[in-house]
Amino acid sequence: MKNSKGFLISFEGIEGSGKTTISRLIAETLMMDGYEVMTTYEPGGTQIGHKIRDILLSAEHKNMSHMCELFLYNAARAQHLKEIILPALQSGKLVITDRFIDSTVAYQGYGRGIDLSLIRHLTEIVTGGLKPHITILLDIDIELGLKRNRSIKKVDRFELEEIEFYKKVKEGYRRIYEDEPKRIKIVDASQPLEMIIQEVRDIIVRSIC
Ligand code: Z5A
Repeated sequence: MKNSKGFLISFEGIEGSGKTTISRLIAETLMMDGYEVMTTYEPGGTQIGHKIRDILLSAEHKNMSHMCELFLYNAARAQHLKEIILPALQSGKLVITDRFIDSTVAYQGYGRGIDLSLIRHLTEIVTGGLKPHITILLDIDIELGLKRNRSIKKVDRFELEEIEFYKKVKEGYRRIYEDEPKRIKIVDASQPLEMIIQEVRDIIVRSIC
């Protein structure tokens, strides 16, 4: 078994960019390479987190305030870190999470317009400064991402947003990349899956060494 000495990888991107599919396939590939891998996701990953996820994504909660949304994502993350991410990192696992801290900056910060310094301060409190070692940002055209999700008939509170919201989120991700180009690796998510998996695997293996 190869030792990754506790390595945290996050997958980020707008809806339909393939985070769930690719993080699952890449975990399988890395396990076949001999790494001890754990996959998880946000919001969720724990029993408490899953209940918070239901509240956050329910299409019935259209009137949720932006501050309520921000704190719920962070509450779910606090539990996720304590129960899942930190113990797995401490035991030397390679942890792959489908969304993490950059989602909050992109969606609640750039998308909803909440002050970025407030979000960063809250993130620091919740994570104690832990950041992913690398973040794979799956870049896709907004229309193509939404089309992929429509084809699987996905409807939640975010799917009810106007296109303008997604443009702000996508622009947010670009700014996050500009702020931390070493940590964030952009991958073209419109490519065929096999090519994406190959590219992402190469990035990860190079980063672990
Ligand atoms: N959110 C937030 O606002 N703040 C935060 O701090 C956090 C999250 C942590 C979580 O929803 C929502 O919470 C999310 C952000 C917000 N907003 N929305 N919507 P979620 O977990 O239910 O959904 P998601 O994270 O946005 O993921 P998604 O919409 O389910 O998409 P995805 O995971 O990126 O894609 P996928 O499910 O892997 O793929 C979608 C379809 O495309 C599927 O049929 C695949 O087979 C297909 N696919 C994927 N890749 C390809 C390629 N390369 N070619 C062809 N077809 C493909």
